[in-house]
Parts: sequence; C-alpha cells; structure tokens
Amino acid sequence: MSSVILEIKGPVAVITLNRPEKLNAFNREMALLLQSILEECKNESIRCIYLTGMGKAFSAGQDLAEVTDPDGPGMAKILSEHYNPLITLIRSLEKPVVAAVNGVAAGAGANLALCCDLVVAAASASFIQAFSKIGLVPDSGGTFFLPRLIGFQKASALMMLGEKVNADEAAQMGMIYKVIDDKNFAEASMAIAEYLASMPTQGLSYTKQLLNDTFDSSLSKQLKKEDMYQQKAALTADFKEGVEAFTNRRAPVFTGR
Ligand code: LHQ
Repeated sequence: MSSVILEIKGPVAVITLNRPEKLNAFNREMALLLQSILEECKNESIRCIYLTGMGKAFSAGQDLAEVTDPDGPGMAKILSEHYNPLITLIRSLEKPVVAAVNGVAAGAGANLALCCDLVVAAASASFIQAFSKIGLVPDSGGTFFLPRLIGFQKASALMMLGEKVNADEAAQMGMIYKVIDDKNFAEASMAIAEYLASMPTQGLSYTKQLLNDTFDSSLSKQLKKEDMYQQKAALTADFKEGVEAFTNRRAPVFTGR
C-alpha cells in the first residue's frame, strides 16, 4: 500500500498520508512521494489540494526509527531533501492547499499543516511542537509560521514546553482557521476545498503570492505588489465572468483562467 494516496476528485486533489500504524510519521520514501505528488498537482486541471491523514493521526512528524537507522538517510538529508522542499513546494503552488487535520499533528507533521493556506481541524485533533522533548529545534518552517500566526510569546512557550494544544485552543489563538466536529469533519472540510476549487484560481494564487511576500515586505513595497497583481487579476477571464455575473444577477461560473 502506498504511503501517500492521491485521488483526483474533479478539480480537487485529495492527498492522504498513509502510514496509519506509525501515525503517518514521515520516512524518506513518504516525503519524496509527497513531493512528487505535489509536483503532479501543478497541473492546471487541479484547482485546490486537500491534505489529510489516514486513521487517527494527521502526522506524528519524522519517523524517529529512521533517524537512528544506520541505513537511513541521515540527519543531513532529512531537512534539506525531505521537509524544506515540501514546505517550499506548498507555499509556491499556485492554488490553495487545505490541511484537514483529522487527528494529532506533531513535530514536522504539525508544521507541515501550519504552512498550508487554510488549516481546519477535527474537534479531537491536536497540535504538538514535539521537538524540544527530544532535544531538537522546531523545523519545517515552524519558527517562521508559528510566531506570525499566534505571536512571539505563545510560539516561544509552545516550542519550548512542547505542550499539546487541542483544536479549540489552536483556533482561539489563531493557529488554525476553524474547528469542525468529528462527525462532520470529512464532509465539511472537503466542502471548503470544493468551494475553493470553484473560485477564481488565478486570483487566489496572486493572493497567496501577496501573503507569501508580506512577511518580509514594507507597506510601500506591498502596495506596489498589490497594484501589480491586481493588474494581472483584472486580465483574467474569471474577473470578466465575476463582474458580468454580478451585473446580471446570476451565479458566476469560474474556470480558473
Ligand atoms: C511513531 C512516531 C514517530 C515513529 C508515533 N516515529 N513512530 C527533523 C530533522 C531530523 C530528525 C528528526 O525530526 C525532524 C522533524 C520532526 O518531526 S521531530 C519530531 C518527531 N515527532 C515526535 O517526536 C512525536 C513522537 N510521537 C509522539 O509524541 C506521540 O506518538 C503522539 C503524541 C504523536 C501520539 O501519542 P499517542 O496517541 O499516545 O500514540 P503512541 O505514542 O502510542 O504512538 C502510536 C504508534 O505510533 C506507536 O507505535 P507502536 O508500534 O508502539 O504502536 C509509536 O511508536 C508510533 N509513532 N510517533 N514520530
């Protein structure tokens, strides 16, 4: 059975991390497979990506057995070849990526979720910056995204204490977008992905690029970039469709072009 499953559901690519007996912990094979699946999702027929985990976890992060395996990839390769390319890929994909956190998300598993465009979590899910408990530092973009999401002090505490944060707490502190009750989680989180896939994809990708840039920008630079991307958005067929539909009081049909 493949460690990552890709299912194409119309314009939505559903990606399921699939090592449930290891709480979907990442080994090299799984990290490289997820990279190649995300590369496939660059195809313009895919307009939203939905990332979730099989079984009771989203992902427990790095497979710790692999770290000490003499035949394993070794510490030097794990970040540079596994996680760093994954985080960069997700941020550069020109379409929204929804992390549907179905259960515990720990270490690199938590930070993989937090780099996605929208993070929704089942009520029973939780997030753990587990690194400090095994003597490591947070990675996979955690030190970039978490302080920006929840503020420096909270991020510092969660990363040093390695405390488990439940889904409600995560939503309250702005770490994630929203919590959905367990019973409706699969359906309601997928509905968000389907809705995003029906929206003006290029406009959303320009929004994503602007948000990527804002973290190391000034107001004057950001205003110029908004201007530039707005000119590009105004040239899309979806902008024409959106205005026409509004004027004629009908529902728009966006094509992502
Ligand atoms: C696991 C794991 C796991 C292997 C559960 N590996 N088997 C980057 C650079 C280089 C090196 C290292 O890492 C990184 C990035 C990172 O991600 S570092 C952080 C790595 N992750 C962790 O430290 C989390 C470790 N796991 C846990 O703390 C717990 O398992 C959590 C809190 C996630 C879940 O707890 P429980 O629900 O109580 O489940 P469990 O602990 O009983 O685990 C179930 C099984 O999954 C168990 O196997 P077994 O054969 O005994 O049933 C665990 O050994 C296995 N598992 N996480 N990361």
